[in-house]
Amino acid sequence: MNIVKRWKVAAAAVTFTGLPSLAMAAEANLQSDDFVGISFWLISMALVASTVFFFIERDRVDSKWKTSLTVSGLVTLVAAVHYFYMRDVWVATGETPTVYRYIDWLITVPLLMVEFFLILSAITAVPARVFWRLLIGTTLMLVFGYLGEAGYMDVTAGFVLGTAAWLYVLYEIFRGEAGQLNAENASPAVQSAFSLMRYIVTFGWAIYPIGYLMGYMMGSVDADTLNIIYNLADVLNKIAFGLIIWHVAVTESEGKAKKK
Ligand SMILES: *C/C=C(C)/C=C/C=C(C)/C=C/C1=C(C)CCCC1(C)C
Repeated sequence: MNIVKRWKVAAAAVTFTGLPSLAMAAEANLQSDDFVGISFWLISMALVASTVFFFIERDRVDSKWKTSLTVSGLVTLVAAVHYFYMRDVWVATGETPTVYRYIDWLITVPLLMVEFFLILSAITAVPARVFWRLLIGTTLMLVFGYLGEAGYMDVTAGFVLGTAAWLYVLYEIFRGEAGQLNAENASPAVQSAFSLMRYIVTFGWAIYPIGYLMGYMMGSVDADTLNIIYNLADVLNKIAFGLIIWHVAVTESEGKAKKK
């Protein structure tokens, strides 16, 4: 991509993410003591900046890593747009924007799973069934969580079934075919990125079911705390996750350039 095209992509990303909030901004103003609202603002901006960063850095890496960076940028782009809406709902009403969160997750979580598939595909041939297992597992996790959280299903049943689906995904990336492919074929840089990504899916992702458990089942955290926790979790699971992939892509691409 030449420099003009690159900047066009970046400008388009910023414009698209900025539009929805302009439409709603007039309705309510952020108060200086609304820390949840402030966290929504900070993170929405961090997501826009990350999007531009991933799209521009795509130029720096070998072709086999480019799709990974595109997907990282799409994750933060989709999340940024949802954050603009969630932020406005929160600032205007003080209510938890559950529907927007789940719509965001429904798109970004499968994309994060695509990242596992792509990082493995950059080093070896990966059967399509690995991709489908990760995709179906995460989709079921979210569908059950939503049914429970939105009241279409018993809260506990939604939690148990959603957690079972998540545990299945963890099994697949640690012990299943995806985990084995990585152990057999990857360079040290890819292996360490893959293992960091796995820890994020274990510990970073655990924040959401813990929030659900404490917020909906035990009633021990209020909406403010729950939203701050989810917002911080998104920084780790979307931006930091993307940076890990960016780092391995740059390391592998520049390492090879030096050898030539
Ligand atoms: C960027 C957003 C991410 C990575 C969201 C991840 C969400 C989860 C890992 C949610 C998990 C849940 C369960 C494991 C049980 C049911 C309730 C959920 C949906 C909160």
